[in-house]
Amino acid sequence: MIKLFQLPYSHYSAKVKIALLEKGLPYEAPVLEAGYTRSAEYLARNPLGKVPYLVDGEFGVGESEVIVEYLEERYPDPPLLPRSIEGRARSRWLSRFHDLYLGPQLSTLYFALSDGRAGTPAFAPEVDRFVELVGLLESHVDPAPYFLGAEFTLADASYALSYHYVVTLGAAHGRPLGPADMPKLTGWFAAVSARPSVAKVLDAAKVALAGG
Ligand SMILES: N[C@@H](CCC(=O)N[C@@H](CS)C(=O)NCC(=O)O)C(=O)O
Repeated sequence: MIKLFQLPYSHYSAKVKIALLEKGLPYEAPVLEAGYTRSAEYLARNPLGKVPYLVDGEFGVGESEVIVEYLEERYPDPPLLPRSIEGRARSRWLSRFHDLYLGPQLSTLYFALSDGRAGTPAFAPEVDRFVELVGLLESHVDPAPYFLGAEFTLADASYALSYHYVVTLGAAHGRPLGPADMPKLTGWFAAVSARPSVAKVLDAAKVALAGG
């Protein structure tokens, strides 16, 4: 069976779990002890010490986008990328925007809440950058109802948990973003969160974030 090293509150792990559920692929996700990603055992698998990391038989690979692209090629049915070359490129662009820009900025805001930087003048540019990135995303999507149209794709999986962080972290840093700020993303999330795969992963993340 597929084994996924993950953390329940990780937005990158959420992307992979949603893809696995959408494809109907059973997987096990061991509960990782605190600090396990820094252990010699784990670093031997994944030298970056990051989750997610997927093991499928003898094969293992890290980086959420690489994992979901692997799943797409290994288990193509149902597809999670559009048929057209342009659509596939667009889905990948959105996933890159998430993984390289918005996702890391969300992590920065998340950790600032516990390390004393939140609310300091020095941290204000990071919050500004967060608001800017959400605005860029809002202005570059046209959901109908999913990012690429009628079919749910990897681009949608990428942002499902991150949308929750946009709302909660914006509020926690004194810059709440709601439907008036991001009407298209709000409508998109209503469609995405109605999917059982997304609901299941988000529910587990919220339990973990609440300390459950
Ligand atoms: N680009 C990576 C980012 C992975 C990442 O940053 N994961 C975080 C959790 S959200 C992590 O493993 N943190 C634990 C650590 O750094 O020790 C991906 O897309 O998989």
